[in-house]
Amino acid sequence: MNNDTLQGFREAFANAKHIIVIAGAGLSAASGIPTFRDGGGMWRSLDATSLATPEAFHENPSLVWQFYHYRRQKALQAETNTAHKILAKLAIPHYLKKVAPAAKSMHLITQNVDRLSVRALDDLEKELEEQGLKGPSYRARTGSVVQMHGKLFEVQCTKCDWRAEDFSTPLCPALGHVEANIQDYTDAGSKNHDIPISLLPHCPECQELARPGVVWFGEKPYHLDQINSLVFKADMCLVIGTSSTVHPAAGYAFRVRRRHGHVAIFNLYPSEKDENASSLFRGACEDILPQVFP
Ligand code: BV8
Ligand code: ZN
Repeated sequence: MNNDTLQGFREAFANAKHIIVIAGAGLSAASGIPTFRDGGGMWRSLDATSLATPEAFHENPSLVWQFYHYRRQKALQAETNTAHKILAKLAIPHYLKKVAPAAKSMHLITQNVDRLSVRALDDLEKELEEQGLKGPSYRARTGSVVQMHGKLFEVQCTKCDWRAEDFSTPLCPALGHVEANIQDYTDAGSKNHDIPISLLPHCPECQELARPGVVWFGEKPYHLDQINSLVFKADMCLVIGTSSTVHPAAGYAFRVRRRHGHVAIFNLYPSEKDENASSLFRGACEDILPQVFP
């Protein structure tokens, strides 16, 4: 790692007041969650836009539910990795103050729906409590982790406003009979195990078809007002493990940079928005972050 980059970043971080992290699938790659667009991305063969849209669900709810069943399985089997844990520490005021004494706020805005960042923070807070470290310095501020693309473990109704968190798997017996490895769907439509709609998850309130609690393409991401004010205030923006191809998240770093904030990009490969970087860290975030935040 280039020492000047590291030095420059550390100085900027030490003076940062409002810190945001924009996270993408690369943050969870080391936890075994396939990313979407690089390497053997699970969406390379499955073509994201042919599955993660309301239209795809309307046309073939059986296939889309199988895709999300696979994603839920992967996320349930996953463990949080070093990168998740380091970001969780930055959300705890006691730790943040050590590396950013001037910091007034820190928010992790994640595009991921795997809940691993939430789990890492929950685990850390529990650990601190067990050590008898209580009080506001040892707890993240409410709303520190913003899951803008929804939650894989939420199920919601397609008709009424019912929604609930559900970690059970399979969500319904029919999904349990689907072969685990959906990754070999070369043509998303061909290997369909046509599960009759009646056997897919349904709303317990109105008995209509239920859907995964995630934001599909063309749908409005969650917490946009909160995120826009965080982006406006931010003077430090870490961009970690994202190809910066999905909007509106892809535009946040540029907005911070345009207002003379510091943008640090952490990515294994070059990304479309590397030119926004004040500091560019090339490598796996689970390897780089422990060096940057020892
Ligand atoms: C909306 C949930 C409007 C579902 C997802 C402007 C311009 C162009 C297009 C648009 C635009 N505005 C809106 C659009 C349309 C669309 C869009 O952006 N399309 C793109 C593809 C062209 N956006 C939308 O539809 C959004 N909605 O804007 O609504 C609106 C506003 C108001 C009112 C009504 C409507 C909604 C988008 C949300 C879609 N849902 N996820 C699910 O997960 O199943 S997006 C999906 O992609 C995931 O959330 C994922 O996180 C996200 C982004 O991908 P990445 O996270 O970046 O992952 P990727 O694989 O691409 O990259 C991984 C990166 O990690 C790589 O760079 C790799 O190098 C790196 N990496 C790998 N390993 C590591 C690593 N880095 C470090 N360490 C490692 N170990
Ligand atoms: Zn309902």
